[in-house]
Amino acid sequence: MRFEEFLKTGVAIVGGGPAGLLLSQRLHLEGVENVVLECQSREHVLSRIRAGVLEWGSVEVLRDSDVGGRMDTDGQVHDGADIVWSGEHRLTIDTKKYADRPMMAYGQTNITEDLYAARDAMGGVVINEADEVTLRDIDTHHPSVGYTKNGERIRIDCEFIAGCDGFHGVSRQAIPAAKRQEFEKEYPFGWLGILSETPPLPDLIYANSERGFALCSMRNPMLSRYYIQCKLETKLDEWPDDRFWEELKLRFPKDIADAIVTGPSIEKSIAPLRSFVSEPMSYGRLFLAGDAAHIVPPTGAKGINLAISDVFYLSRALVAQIKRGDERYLLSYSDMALRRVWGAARFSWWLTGLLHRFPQQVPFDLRAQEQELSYLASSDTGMRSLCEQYAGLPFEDLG
Ligand code: RFL
Ligand code: PHB
Repeated sequence: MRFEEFLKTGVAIVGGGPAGLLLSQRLHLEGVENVVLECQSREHVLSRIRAGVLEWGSVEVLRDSDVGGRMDTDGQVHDGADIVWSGEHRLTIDTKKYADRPMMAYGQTNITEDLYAARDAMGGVVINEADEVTLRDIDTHHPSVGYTKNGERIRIDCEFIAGCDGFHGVSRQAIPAAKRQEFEKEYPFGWLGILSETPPLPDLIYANSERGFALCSMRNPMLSRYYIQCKLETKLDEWPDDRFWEELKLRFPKDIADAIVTGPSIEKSIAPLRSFVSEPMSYGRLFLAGDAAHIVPPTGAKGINLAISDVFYLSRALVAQIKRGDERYLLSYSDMALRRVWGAARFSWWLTGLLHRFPQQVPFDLRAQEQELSYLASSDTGMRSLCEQYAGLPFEDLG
């Protein structure tokens, strides 16, 4: 290995997923120098199929970051989503009516592509396949990150480090264990998801059925995304396409099942469901954003939206500090971000409990689920609360 080489930047961003790339883009637009270190290849990052639903607040942040062009032409604006239960009942989470804002169906894969394209067009520095990333001196005024690329060890001196490296990244672990508190809940099931080049249903529909949860979602007019609740020990090879379609249809009322257009899957994966929050979201000169600090079960479609709101807060705070010497936003970043995170974490946990079948459920629990859904369907107050949270809580400013 050669001697260490040195680089210098304002903000070293660890992780080139949606959070890291969006932060890089927003800082660059404000003239704040930054470098992104991503351990995977660009192809790998772009092959991930994940989130699909954006809150309107996220749509506005992406537009404001000059990456909203394709989203505005290809994304599908929706008034919300539907929930069906007991094989016959149906309610509409009408966010347009009850929260005054629609939702946007636009895939995370596309968002990441748009962000990479924007970074390239502006000459942003994104270093892919950066191995052995380490964070040093984060509790001093001179932090740095080290990484290995092509056998060379490189150190980047910086003013601040943004930890955007997801749940399995190294940034959160750089905060001493005694200085953080982790809140975690694992659920006794996962989601088996497929992507197929078939026309989706016009609406996003969640189902609570006696066979378990299911969801019909979409990416574009010829790309559909479907999920079914599955046992944690489920293996992909036990689920050929025919079995998946049959099971999916059994979880929806007949009219919806009949409308589902089936076809070969082009992707199939299993994701376990987990809730996780690590507090605080900053330590010294390290600031965490996105999945590096928190994970929510996908039921509320909040994961990517939280990554975007964290980045909104963090970019505003770093710009205020670096360009104007105003430290107030940075000092309140963790508390402000965590308030929104806990709002979404609680909502995702609640909606997961309402829509899934749990191994220990007794008939009383099932009646309580049905009753809660019936109550929501019949109460303006209930619908307002559900829609306000599904549509996404507002962003805060300093008081
Ligand atoms: P990401 O997307 O995990 O990106 C983190 C990046 O950091 C890199 N990395 C490192 N880089 C350098 N050094 C290291 N040591 C590193 N360790 C990791 C990784 O390679 C990666 O590129 O986190 P980010 O940017 O915070 O974005 C968050 C979203 O990706 C996430 O919240 C959502 O995808 C969650 N999620 C969903 N959210 C929704 O809102 N709706 C959904 O339908 C939905 N479905 C999902 C999901 C997450 C899934 N996962 C994590 C398996 C479905 C799945 C399967
Ligand atoms: C998706 O389209 O992948 C999706 C939509 C809504 C959710 C979760 C996932 O709640």
